[in-house]
Amino acid sequence: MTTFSDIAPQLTHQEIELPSWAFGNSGTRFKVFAQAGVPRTPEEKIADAAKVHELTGLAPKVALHIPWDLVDDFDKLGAFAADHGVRLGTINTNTFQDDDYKLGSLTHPDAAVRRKAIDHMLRCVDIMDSTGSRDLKIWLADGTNYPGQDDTRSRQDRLAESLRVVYDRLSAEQRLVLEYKFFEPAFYHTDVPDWGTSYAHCAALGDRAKVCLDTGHHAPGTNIEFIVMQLLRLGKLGSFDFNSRFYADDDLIVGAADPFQLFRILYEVIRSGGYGANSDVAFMLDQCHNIEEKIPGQIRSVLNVQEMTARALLVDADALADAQTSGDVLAANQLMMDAFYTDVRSDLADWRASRGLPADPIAAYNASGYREQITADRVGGQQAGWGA
Ligand code: PSV
Ligand code: MN
Ligand code: MN
Repeated sequence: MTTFSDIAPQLTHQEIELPSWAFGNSGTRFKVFAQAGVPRTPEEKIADAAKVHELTGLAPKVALHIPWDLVDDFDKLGAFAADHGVRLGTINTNTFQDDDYKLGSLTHPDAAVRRKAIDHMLRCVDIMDSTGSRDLKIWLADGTNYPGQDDTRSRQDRLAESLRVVYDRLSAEQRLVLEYKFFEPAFYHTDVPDWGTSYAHCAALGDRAKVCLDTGHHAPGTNIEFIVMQLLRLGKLGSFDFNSRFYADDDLIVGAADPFQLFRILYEVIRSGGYGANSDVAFMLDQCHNIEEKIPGQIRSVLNVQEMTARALLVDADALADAQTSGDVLAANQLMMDAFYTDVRSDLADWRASRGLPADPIAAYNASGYREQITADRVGGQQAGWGA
């Protein structure tokens, strides 16, 4: 039987990247609820993310979204992050907020709009050169609302051509990660709707193009862990955007809606070599905290990922292989369920304390005085970018 002390050393490998936009005000198309003390600048978002890392030891990187986090001097922003004990991570492109992008960006029928979107992405790669970021993450809002609105085949061809220009600009250490989403904001078709389409483009581009799997971007009932396994098997899983969904792209706290699904996903990641010192799979959160507090919301999120990672590591791989080989269906399933039902929370609290971290990071945040300080210091906090 695998015990917590057997797996504890593997927990030190965990790094979860926080999205800068999780710290800004956010909401739905109905209402954005402002909160006291939210960041007004990219620096303040980084400071909040650094607080999450300080209290959990799990989140050493902050992902930026351009232009939401545009600054004049990215070298300076990187130095600011380093002073706060974190690094700048994935650069997320934004080709969905300008009027020009109404009919698409990289797939737009007008070459001038495609060029504008490509130029934005090339600018993002310039920023990566300054920040030392490895990954350029591309999520496209491109698609159509009505059958016949545009020629879907031509849009795929334009997408391939546009991506090629961006990919060819990357340096040898940089990667392009292409995120898929089955609908929204386009409702009839999306130009990168599924892992197969993302995979097809990434395979054509080259080794440094990989798929980004956002857990909220699938139809209900999709076996996401199977997709994880397949992409890892093909060497094409680049990164995760973790969040929870009850209905659509809800962007709720990861592990809140379906902890068992998160466990199953992390089991496949571990089983296929996507976790650990030698893995290049990026674990990111892509969440918005519309009504709950943001910093504790991010703390809860990274702890949820850690908790399900620990449980997934507890699966007794040898016993499982034996049960699978001998066709013992019930024993094999029992081994998964035994690990899933193991309560690791007090072991994790002890593990944190043994590493000089607070046993209860949310209680430590509540006692830290940081909330009171940012509430007093920051007036007129910035919106994350949604619902503007
Ligand atoms: C929109 O669906 C989205 O949530 C995508 O998941 C991106 O990763 C994110 O926005 C930031 O652009
Ligand atoms: Mn995402
Ligand atoms: Mn999304």
